Amino acid sequence: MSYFKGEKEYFKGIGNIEFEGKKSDNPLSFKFYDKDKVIAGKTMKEHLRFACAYWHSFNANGSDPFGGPTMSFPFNDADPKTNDIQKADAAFEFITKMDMPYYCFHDADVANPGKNVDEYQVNLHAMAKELKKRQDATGVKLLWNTTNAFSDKVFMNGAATNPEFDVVARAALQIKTCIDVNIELGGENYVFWGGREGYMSLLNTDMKREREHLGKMLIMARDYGRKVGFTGKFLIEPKPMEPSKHQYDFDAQSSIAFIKEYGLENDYACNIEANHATLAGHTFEHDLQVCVDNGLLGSVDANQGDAQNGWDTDEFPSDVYTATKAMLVILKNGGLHAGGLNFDAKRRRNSTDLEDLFIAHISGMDSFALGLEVADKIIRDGKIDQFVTNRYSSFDSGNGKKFEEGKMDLEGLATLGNKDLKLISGRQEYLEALLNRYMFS
Ligand code: XLS
Ligand code: CA
Ligand code: CA
Repeated sequence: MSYFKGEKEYFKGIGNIEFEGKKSDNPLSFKFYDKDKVIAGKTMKEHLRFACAYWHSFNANGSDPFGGPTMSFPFNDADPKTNDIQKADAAFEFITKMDMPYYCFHDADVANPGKNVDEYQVNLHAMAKELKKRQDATGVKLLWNTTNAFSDKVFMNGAATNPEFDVVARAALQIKTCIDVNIELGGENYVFWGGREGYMSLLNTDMKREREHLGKMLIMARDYGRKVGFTGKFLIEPKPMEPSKHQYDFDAQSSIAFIKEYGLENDYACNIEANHATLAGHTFEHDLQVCVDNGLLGSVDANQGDAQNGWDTDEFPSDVYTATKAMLVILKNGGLHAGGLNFDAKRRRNSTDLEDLFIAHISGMDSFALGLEVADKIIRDGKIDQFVTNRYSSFDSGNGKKFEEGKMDLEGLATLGNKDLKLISGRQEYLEALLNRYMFS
C-alpha cells in the first residue's frame, strides 16, 4: 500500500515500513511483524488489529511536570485550523507508512477547541469531515474515539461525577458531539476513560451520588448512541488513580461490577490498558483474563509501565513475556473481535528524532507479533492447558462435579471432609521453565 500524501510530506526520507526479518539491521523495518503471515488461520494483521493513538503520536511533545517540550513537529502551525489540518495529513502519512489499520483519538487531539462550546462543535465537525476524507482515501479505520473531559479546567472536580449540574451538562454536550462524530467516521467502539471521575478527598465527596451520576451518564450515552445508529460497543477504560487520587473505574473487576450494577453488560465492555492494570497492582494479563471470564473484553491499550516507579509512564511495549501472556489470553478469547491493540504509548522525552516515532511503533508491533507466535505455539503444544485441566480434574466427575453443579449443601460437603489429604504441587517453576522453552526454541 502506498502512503497517504497530503499537501506536504512530513516524515521525509522515511518510506513504507516493510518486513525484513530478524537478520535485518535496518531499524526502520519489521523484524517479526510479517503482516500476511498466517497463524492459527488468520494473518498477523487480522489478529493484532493495531491502532495508532493520535494524542501520544501527534500531540505529546515531551513536556512533563518538570520541563517544557523537547519535540518539534514539522506539521505544527501557529494558526490552529492550519495546525489541525496539517496534523491530520501527518497522522495519515504516518499511519499508512506504518500500514496500521486503525487509529484512535480524543476530540481535543484532532480539533482546536475554539473560544466557546459553539466553536468547539463547529471545529470538531469540520475536522471529522477532514478525517473522513483521509479515511476514505486510505482505508484506515477508526477503532474508537473518546471525549477529553479531563484536561480543561472546568472538569477539575470531575465530568459526569462533578458536584455541579452545569458541568455534568457540559460533559454531556461533549459526549454527544463525540458520539455523532463516531457515527460519521464509522467508529467501531466508543471509549469512556474517567480520569477525573473519582475524588481527591472523601471530606468533600458524596461518593454514592457521584457513582450514581456516572451510571446515569453511561445509560444516557447508550440510549442516545443506539437511537442515532451507533452499533458498536461502548468501552469503559479502567484506571485506579492519576490524575484523581481514586478513580471509580479502578480496575477490570470493579468496572465490570459497575457495568453490571447499571445493567449495561449488553452495550458496554472494557478497554484494558496494560499500564493501568499494573498501576492497580495487577498484571496486564490478569485484567484481560477478568474481562474474558465475564465476556467483556472490548479492546486493548497496548503499552507498558516501569517496574520500579509504578506510574502511568505509557511506554511502548517491548516486554515479550508480557505480550505473550496477553496474547495467550486474547487467543483463547477467540481473538480481539471488534477491539484492537491501540498503542497508548509515547516516546520517551529524550527520544527526540522523528524517526524515533517510527522505531517505537515498530518495536511495539514486533513485540506483539512475537507474543502472538509464542502464544500460538503454547496453545498448539497444549502442555500448559493440559496441566491446568488436570489440576481441576477432581471436579470433573463424582462429588466434585456435584459440588460444581450446585447439587450439594454445606452439611453434605462437610461429611466428605475427613479424608487423608495429599499435597499436590502447583509446579510453577516447571511451567515457567516450559514458557522459556516456547520463548526461545
Ligand atoms: C490515560 C488514558 C487515556 C485514555 C483515553 O491515562 O490512558 O489516554 O486511553 O482517554
Ligand atoms: Ca495510560
Ligand atoms: Ca489508555
